Amino acid sequence: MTSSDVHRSGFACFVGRPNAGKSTLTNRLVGSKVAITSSKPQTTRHAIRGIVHRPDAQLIIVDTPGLHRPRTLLGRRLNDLVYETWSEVDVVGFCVPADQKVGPGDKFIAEQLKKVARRTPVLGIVTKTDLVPKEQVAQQLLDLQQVMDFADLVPVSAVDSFQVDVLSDLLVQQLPEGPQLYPDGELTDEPETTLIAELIREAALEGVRDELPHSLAVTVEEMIPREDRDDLIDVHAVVYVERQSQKSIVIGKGGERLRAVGTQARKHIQALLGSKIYLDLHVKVAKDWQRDPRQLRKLGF
Ligand SMILES: Nc1nc2c(ncn2[C@@H]2O[C@H](COP(=O)(O)OP(=O)(O)OP(=O)(O)O)[C@@H](O)[C@H]2O)c(=O)[nH]1
Ligand SMILES: [Mg+2]
Repeated sequence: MTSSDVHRSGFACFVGRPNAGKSTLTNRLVGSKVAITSSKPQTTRHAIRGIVHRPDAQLIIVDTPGLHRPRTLLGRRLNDLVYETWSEVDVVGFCVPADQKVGPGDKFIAEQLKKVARRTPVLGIVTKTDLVPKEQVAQQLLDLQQVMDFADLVPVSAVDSFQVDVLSDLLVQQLPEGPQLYPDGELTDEPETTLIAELIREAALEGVRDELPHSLAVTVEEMIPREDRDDLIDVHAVVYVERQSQKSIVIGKGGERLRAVGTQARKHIQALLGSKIYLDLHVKVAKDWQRDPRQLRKLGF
């Protein structure tokens, strides 16, 4: 058998500080938007699986929340989720952005990773290389190399696709031989309602600041085809905030902001479903949900 006959399959996960570019890179490798992204830290809140189909391999990328110093119960739950994921994958990609110094947050992650690195290879990935000059990328690779031993080091940019194929190859090399695990064309195993809720949250994240991004949660309550039409789906969703004052901000003057969020989200949801939708958005206060175990459970954490 030649090496080209070998089919590999398995799991990789991306870890790194919030905002390192993990989800954007996941989407780029999958070739489709399976994870939402934003300039706000701690955007990702689930372990999202994106599936890369290649002739020689099937690579499942598990995009995880950014590791950070937790300040709420939600934060602790997210960090735990990341640690759990490490034990289930064949290779870990540690993402560090090119435009920020390798800092205490990265060193902390490296210390944690060393514990799994005995069993699981870790690739060092310098992300967002389009933001800095070449020399700075080179320096960043050197700095990253200081924090732990990597199976490989690679600079990439998800924005201009620089070296994304190289990264795909490096990840695949670490996978065991195995059959296809997901059917052709399946890009994620996230349920449709979760993807929709995430697209709404992504739209709601835009333009809000301070603590508000963290306070947002979205659930899809109902999705029903309109009775007398076969080309329209009614989607009922709730945007949760933690305080009354936040509710006013999200709704905006005369409902202006919420309408803009709805318009933006609807575009993405229609593209996802390939169908027209009517999006009914409500804003509700779930007081301090990030710290409340009962409410966290209700919201799926
Ligand atoms: N210029 C540039 N920006 C990028 C690149 N990758 C990601 N970004 C931007 O960086 C920000 C964070 O990206 P995300 O992919 O959401 O980061 P993340 O690591 O998933 O963040 P969390 O989910 O919060 O942990 C977004 O504004 C992206 O558009 C890149 O290759 N180049
Ligand atoms: Mg993310």
